[in-house]
Amino acid sequence: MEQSRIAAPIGSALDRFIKSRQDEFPYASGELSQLLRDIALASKVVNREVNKAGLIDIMGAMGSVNTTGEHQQKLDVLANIRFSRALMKGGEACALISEESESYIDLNNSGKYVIAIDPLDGSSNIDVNVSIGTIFSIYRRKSKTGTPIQPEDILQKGTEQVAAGYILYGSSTMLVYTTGHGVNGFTYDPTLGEYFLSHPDMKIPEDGKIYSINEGSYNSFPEPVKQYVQYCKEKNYSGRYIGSLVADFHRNLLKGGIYIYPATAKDPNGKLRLMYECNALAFVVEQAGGKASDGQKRILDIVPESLHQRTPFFVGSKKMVEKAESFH
Ligand code: AHM
Ligand code: MG
Repeated sequence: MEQSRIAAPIGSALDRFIKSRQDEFPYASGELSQLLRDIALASKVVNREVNKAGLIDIMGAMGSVNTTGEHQQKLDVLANIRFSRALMKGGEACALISEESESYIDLNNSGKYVIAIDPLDGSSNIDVNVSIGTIFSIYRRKSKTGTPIQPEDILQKGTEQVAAGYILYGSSTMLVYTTGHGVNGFTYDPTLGEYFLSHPDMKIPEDGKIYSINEGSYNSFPEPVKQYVQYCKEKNYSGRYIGSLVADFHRNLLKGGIYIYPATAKDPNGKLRLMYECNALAFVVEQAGGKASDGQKRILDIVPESLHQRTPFFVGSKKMVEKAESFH
């Protein structure tokens, strides 16, 4: 049984918090802590770019180029570069799976960890100044360090995650993560350039009254999903859909709710990707007392067959996910 521990005080800096929790890792050598710090650092750089997004056209209109004279790159490509560079430099990761790369990227054979990341999710929202996010999963490699990466290092089930989380670039920037010992949320103070603990030991309400789904595709939803949506309407639940997974997920985590991306005619396996979108949020939500499934099976138990595999996704308050499953 897990020993109860003294809660870290609100306002603790992320670095200090990570250090104080290092003994929670089964292999407490400091590398996983360093990885989390690398991700946090890269997210600060991405946050800076995201905040400047609206100014790019103005600068363009003024005929200015960025300091290195490069053409302005798309933000999701840029975010991918920032995170891969940070992870490459750190040396703790041996491979990187990213939404932005067809195949996985070999980083450092002596690294012990495999990272799956969606560097900037919801990027269609950038141009309209709506919240976007980064989603990450960390796995321990199965093969011996120093040897080439094997398929079993890459295609691991969600239950094998040693840490996972997300960064939400919203009205405030937040980093929320778990290492399997609860969920903690940190808010970024841009004036100090540091994340501070603002949401210790986060728990999702067991039930909720918010449902988040793109109802524009209603006609092509599977029958059980149509029935659940009807149920939500009968119950007078609030429909809230930003179309930015991290933002929708985060709101429901705080307030209680369910997010659904079901199979549709356009995307018969759903739209979202198991390895770098669903698994991380499933790990977080379970650690917060919620549930994540594909409508029938637990997300974390799905054995991935390919890097960019998609899955229907039902995630949020335990009772709401169970109710949605009951129509299947
Ligand atoms: P992306 O990875 O191309 O950004 O797509 C993922 C996004 C999610 O953030 C969001 O929940 C979903 O796609 C919205 O899709 P839709 O516009 O079909 O509702
Ligand atoms: Mg995405």
